[in-house]
Amino acid sequence: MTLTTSQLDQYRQNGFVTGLAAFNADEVRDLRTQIETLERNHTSGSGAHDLGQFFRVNGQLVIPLLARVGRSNRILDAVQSVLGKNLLVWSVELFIKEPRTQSVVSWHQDLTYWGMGETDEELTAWIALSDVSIKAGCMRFIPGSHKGKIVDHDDTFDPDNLLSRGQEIQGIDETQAVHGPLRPGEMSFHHGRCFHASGPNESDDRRIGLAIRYVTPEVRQPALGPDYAMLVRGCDPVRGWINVAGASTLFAPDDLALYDQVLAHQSKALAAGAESSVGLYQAQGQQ
Ligand SMILES: O=C(O)CCC(=O)C(=O)O
Repeated sequence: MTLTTSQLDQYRQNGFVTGLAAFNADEVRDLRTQIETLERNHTSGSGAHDLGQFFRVNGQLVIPLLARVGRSNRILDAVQSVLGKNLLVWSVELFIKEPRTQSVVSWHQDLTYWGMGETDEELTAWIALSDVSIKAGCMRFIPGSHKGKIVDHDDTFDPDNLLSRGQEIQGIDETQAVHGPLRPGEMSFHHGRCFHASGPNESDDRRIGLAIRYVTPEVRQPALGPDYAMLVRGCDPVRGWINVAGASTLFAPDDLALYDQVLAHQSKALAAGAESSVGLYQAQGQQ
């Protein structure tokens, strides 16, 4: 599935596009079942981390299912329409809001703490594994906000905020916000400088989103030095990334060691300026 000209225009003009097809009804049901089976059987995770930590960031390194989704051809065809033929996955993450909970995501730009500067060579594919309606707390976006620079964020450390430091852009004109509801199996793309947020889940079902951060070989992490990413399409001719394979066995010892190595490396950028040590997002279940 490639993006139509109109979808590509929407992404370029607005910094996001919604309603893209990623998985059919059977596929998305199966994916959700696999995620929920992991939750049932492996809550305590493995090694030093519980499952919430692995769901929070870099799950592709230790959970084969998440590595496989990142390599899914239908998603890659669509991402290729925007970023070109050489693609790497930087991180696969889950955003789960339990039914009738106050979990929110404050207005933010993704690139603020990723150490990649203001690059246009990345995007997030966010896939709905449940009905992500307005009531369920779908994402909202400010159209065109990606055309500006990275702006200041205040740390709020709000416990209901899924962002690890509750980082928030102040003074957003909410009247400009556009909701991006998604049916199960649909996905949206958003640019890392696009302002986005989401409200609480007031529905009776869980709200489950799977976010895949795609980058190109050209992206650099000047503050960190070479970072880790999984080559999923084409090649990395400039070898700017340390290429990792992605998990093929659940919680393999070597993968768990790599996970810690990657987390230690990336934490330098993710926690920059924060008062305490933080990851990117709150562990699920801390709402
Ligand atoms: O799931 C959400 O509500 C927010 C997700 C998000 O901020 C992201 O994928 O960058």
